[in-house]
Amino acid sequence: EVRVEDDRTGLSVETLKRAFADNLFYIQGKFPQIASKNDFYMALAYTVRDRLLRRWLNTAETYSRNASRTVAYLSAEFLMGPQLGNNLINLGIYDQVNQAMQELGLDLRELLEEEEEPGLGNGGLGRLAACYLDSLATLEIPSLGYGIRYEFGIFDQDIKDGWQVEITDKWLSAGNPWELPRPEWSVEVKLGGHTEKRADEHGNFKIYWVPNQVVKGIPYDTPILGYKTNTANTLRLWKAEAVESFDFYAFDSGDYLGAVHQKTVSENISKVLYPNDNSAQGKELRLAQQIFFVSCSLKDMMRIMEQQKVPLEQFPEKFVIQLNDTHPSVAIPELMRLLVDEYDMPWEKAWGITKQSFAYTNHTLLPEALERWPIGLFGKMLPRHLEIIYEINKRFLDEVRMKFPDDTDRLRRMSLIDESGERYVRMAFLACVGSYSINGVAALHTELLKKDVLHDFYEMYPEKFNNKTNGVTPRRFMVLSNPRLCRLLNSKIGDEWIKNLYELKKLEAFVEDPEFRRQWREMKLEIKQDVADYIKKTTDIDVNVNSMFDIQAKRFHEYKRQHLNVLHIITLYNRIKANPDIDITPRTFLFGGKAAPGYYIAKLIIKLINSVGDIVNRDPDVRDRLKVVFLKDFNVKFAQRIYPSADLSEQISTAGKEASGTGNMKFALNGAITIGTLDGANVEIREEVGAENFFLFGLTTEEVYALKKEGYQPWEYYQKDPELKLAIDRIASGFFSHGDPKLFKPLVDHLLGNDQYMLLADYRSYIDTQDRVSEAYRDIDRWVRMSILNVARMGKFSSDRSIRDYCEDFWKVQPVNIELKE
Ligand code: 26Y
Repeated sequence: EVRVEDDRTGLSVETLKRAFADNLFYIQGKFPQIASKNDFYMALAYTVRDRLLRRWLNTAETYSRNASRTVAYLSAEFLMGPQLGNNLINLGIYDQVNQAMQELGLDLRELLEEEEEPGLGNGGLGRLAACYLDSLATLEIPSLGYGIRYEFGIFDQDIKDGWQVEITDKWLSAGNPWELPRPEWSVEVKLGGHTEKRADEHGNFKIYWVPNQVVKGIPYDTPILGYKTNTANTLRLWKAEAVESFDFYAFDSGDYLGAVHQKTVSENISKVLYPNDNSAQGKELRLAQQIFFVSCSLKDMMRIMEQQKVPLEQFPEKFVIQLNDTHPSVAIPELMRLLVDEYDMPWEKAWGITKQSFAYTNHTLLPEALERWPIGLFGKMLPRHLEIIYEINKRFLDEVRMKFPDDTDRLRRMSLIDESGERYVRMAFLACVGSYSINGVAALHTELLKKDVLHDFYEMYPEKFNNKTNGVTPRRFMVLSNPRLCRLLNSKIGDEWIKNLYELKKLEAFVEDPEFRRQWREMKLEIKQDVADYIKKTTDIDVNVNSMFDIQAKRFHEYKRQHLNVLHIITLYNRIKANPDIDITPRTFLFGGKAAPGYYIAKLIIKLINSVGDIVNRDPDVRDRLKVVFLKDFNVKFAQRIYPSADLSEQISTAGKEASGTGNMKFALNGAITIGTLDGANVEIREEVGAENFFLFGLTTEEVYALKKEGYQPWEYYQKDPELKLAIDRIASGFFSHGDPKLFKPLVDHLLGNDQYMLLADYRSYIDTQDRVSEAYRDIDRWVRMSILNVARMGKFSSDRSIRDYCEDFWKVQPVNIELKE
């Protein structure tokens, strides 16, 4: 019997080539001679998508038949990164496709470069959601990611004259081969207007919400394939469109322009991602985005239940809804509204269901990132939800009164409505009251939540609180991004570690093997050479691959203290200027990251880095021993390229400010050594890799609090430490700004004025620790040992471990095996 592989499912090189040619012809409508690189990319993407579809539909059919318990992960951001490479890895056909392309005279790496990534997130929180989807699928857990299909994701960053310039991200302009629109599952969402109390047909009084706007949500589905499993889950993103009937209504009344305007207003809702990270602004459109995707998602879940014939009372058995921070927390009053107003359920019963359905993850302690909505704005957009929140609050405060009698201050502190000045809805408190689980994202962060930001809620509901330390997916951030490391790992310990990251432990057995260490060192050098070539190509700066690659790549924010890193660079530069023959360890300082467009000081820090680089890189006294490079437009694609090249990972936030961090994990998993504070997950990374393989510096959280309390005086540190003084004076004098002392004055004033993030207090400890880092790097053998041990001991930080913890602790959801039928 001759068996020919199906063109849409076969995985052999021959079949892949045939399928590719077929898609180029029938989907792109091109033959090879006139096809563009994008045509080739698209043809390959469709070839891969066909193979995903089989798994996807088998998965959907199985879940539907079993009415499987499902995790609904609600997030305003999913920072997915490029899809092609990851799907090749997870399908297990990277090598076959590589060969197929080669035989067709194409370069897979070039095609991978073609992909415009969906940057539908700002940073850590959005990328975490993406890693969790990968792990959920890999662990075969039924799950749906729900979010917004922003037409414009996070802006592209350009650097002009050292300043950040924002450029619109047009990720959809060449088409998106990974998504399928599902217009038949569209839903309508109401906004604005007012409520009315009227009798229904039985004479019972009911509340009716009369909106002044209705928008349509159209779901766009992307398959999320697990690593070497048949499970393909779904990321369902909602696009906003105008509801036709509203247009017609306006047409009938002759208001043509009004109708067109209405359409624009509706479509605006999913137009653009808000580019702020860790700072809330209370914008009307942002609230519209939140209710829009949340309402669409809840109605979608109800549709699924109906289709699977699960009674509505069983909502908490069918779904667990994870709230990725408070951004989707209007889901709590929205579910109440649906149950009470639209399904006529009694309040108590609806509240029982709601409380059992939600779980809330907090991602921040920064006060400016805690969402609060002015009552006026909230009531104008969501009049019915505001009434529901008042009712939830009334009943909640009764509960507080019962547990803590005669404690009016506690009632004031815990109220869902902040009445200290202008009145606000406190979204974090709403999330706490409406959820059965509340978690932080690293051990320290969870402790601080309990002690500080959510202390009253911890006293009220101690059983709800738990920690789930973040993790990252080793598929994207090792297998895909660092093939050299993977080859070396596989040659020593096999490839089990890809699914069970604790297997990396086995590497420890080889740390004393000089040949292995030599291979490790050589591998790192090759990776650094690639990045050096890239830097040369994009910035024309020559970097020395034998110098230490010292990297800080993350969003720009004062609490992350990129400017502390700059103070170190200036200090080294000053030492050279004072003594040009000084023996210093050569370093290449690499920075990457975006600043929120309205965050002036963060943008000024970017300008400072570039200005310092301009001087340091050109000064002949430096003799190329220091290089400062700002790599523009840091995104997922770029992150994958850069993490593997790091020798040193900068994780230097003020203790108590970084909830977890996840870049810290990605660097260490690729063999970088961390210099860091006792903040977020750094604490746990240090615990795992060992104190001797981690460069610790700086104040602890307790010391930060204590120093604040006793009256921190940054000026005193400046006066007492001559190196610190000189570094700051050089900035202030205009040395790095063509003699203009005004340029960086706001930054200097922040530091010498109140120095909210205590750079000056941590400066000496940071510099001394950096000196130890430099010394350690000179003993390259010692460095390589540390690097190997870091990788060997990072098993805990797989997102598979995080997701297992969520499943076992409170999601209570089991894996479902998927069998592939033809
Ligand atoms: C309210 C709004 C403007 C807002 C938008 C985005 C607020 C916060 C954010 C994003 C927050 C964020 O990314 N937080 C990060 O979450 C990571 C994943 O848990 C943590 O590792 C990281 O420490 C934290 O800053």
